[in-house]
Amino acid sequence: MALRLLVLTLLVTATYAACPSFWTEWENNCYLYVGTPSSNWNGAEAYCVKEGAHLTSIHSEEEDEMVKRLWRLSRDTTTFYLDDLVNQMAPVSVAPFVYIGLNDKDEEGTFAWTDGTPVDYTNWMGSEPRQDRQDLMQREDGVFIWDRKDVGKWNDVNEQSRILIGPFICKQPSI
Ligand SMILES: [Ca+2]
Ligand SMILES: [Ca+2]
Repeated sequence: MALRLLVLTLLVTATYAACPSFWTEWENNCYLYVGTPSSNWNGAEAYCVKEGAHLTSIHSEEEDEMVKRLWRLSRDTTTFYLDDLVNQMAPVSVAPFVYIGLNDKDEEGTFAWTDGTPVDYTNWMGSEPRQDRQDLMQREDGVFIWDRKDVGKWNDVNEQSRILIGPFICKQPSI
């Protein structure tokens, strides 16, 4: 009897586990915060793809807030250095950004999500993405959520930066 109950419990648990272990379920999707290994945007997307996912897309203010909650609850104390975005090189104990899947790698100036979903919501910082300097536009193709200056807003940065190494969030549909 006890064994039958155990088997039944396992079956039910397996059936209702809509997300892999350690992933957070929200509105039919699963999200994973990755603080280690931290990476630039390119490496972050590659990591998510290896997990069968993509960097997270964001389609509403609610999802934007949920992603930020997950980030703030999960982030560790990775030490890294700010780049010339703020014209200083200072050690910071907590990464002030998190990578998401928005990018304009395929076509300069046309932003798309790596998971192929439509761009129906954005939350750019005031002057982002930069339109005034061609050199910056072409160099900055990957997007993060920034926790300094304009808190919680989005900014495009160099996707292959060797300095902007930080955490990211992967997303995949739940089962
Ligand atoms: Ca660009
Ligand atoms: Ca930018």
